Amino acid sequence: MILMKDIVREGHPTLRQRAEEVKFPLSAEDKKLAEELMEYVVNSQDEEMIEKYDLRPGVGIAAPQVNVAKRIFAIHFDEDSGENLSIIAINPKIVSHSVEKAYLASGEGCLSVDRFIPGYVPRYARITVKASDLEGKEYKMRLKGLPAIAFQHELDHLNGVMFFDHINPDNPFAEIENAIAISRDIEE
Ligand code: 4LI
Ligand code: NI
Repeated sequence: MILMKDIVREGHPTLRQRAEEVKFPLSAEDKKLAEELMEYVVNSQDEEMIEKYDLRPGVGIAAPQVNVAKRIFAIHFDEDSGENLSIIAINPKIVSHSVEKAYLASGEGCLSVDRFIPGYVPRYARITVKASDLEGKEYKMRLKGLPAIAFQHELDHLNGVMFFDHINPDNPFAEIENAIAISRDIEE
């Protein structure tokens, strides 16, 4: 089971590497890792598990965050967060995207970042993605809203990119051209 002590923090070199493609069939080790990433995000949204294991809530986590430089991440939105998405993405890619951008009005947080970093993080508003599941079966889906933001945030981790790299250093809250603000809270 993944705990906060297993999550590497900003400054760790693995967070700045390009993660390696994963080969199929998955090794037992890779399969366990993918399942544990999903388990973490599910548990991290469960009040009892948060308290018991001192978890920090998240909707996504990527393998490099547990110091494994492989192209795997998990995203989970609970049904009552208004979204309904639970995916393990292996070797994910964005195959097309909107011209329109989007950003979280409250900024982004990351399990590997222990400080509050204010600012808008410009993302694509809508993306079409491809990835493989645990069985190596490729799937394709369209995402918008928070799931699209989370997918781009996690894909960045596989490329050594942190969310704050995208924040305008001169004015973190500078208006982003052709962008929609996403202000709906995740849970609560
Ligand atoms: C409790 C139970 C306010 C501040 C609002 C909490 C269940 C920030 C938002 C959650 C912010 C759940 C989140 C992300 C932000 C802020 C991630 C709470 C978990 C909100 C997820 C990957 C960026 C994703 C919306 C600096 C760990 N998550 N909030 N950003 N939630 N959560 N990101 N932004 N401002 N990060 O952090 O999982 S994309 Cl679901
Ligand atoms: Ni992150």
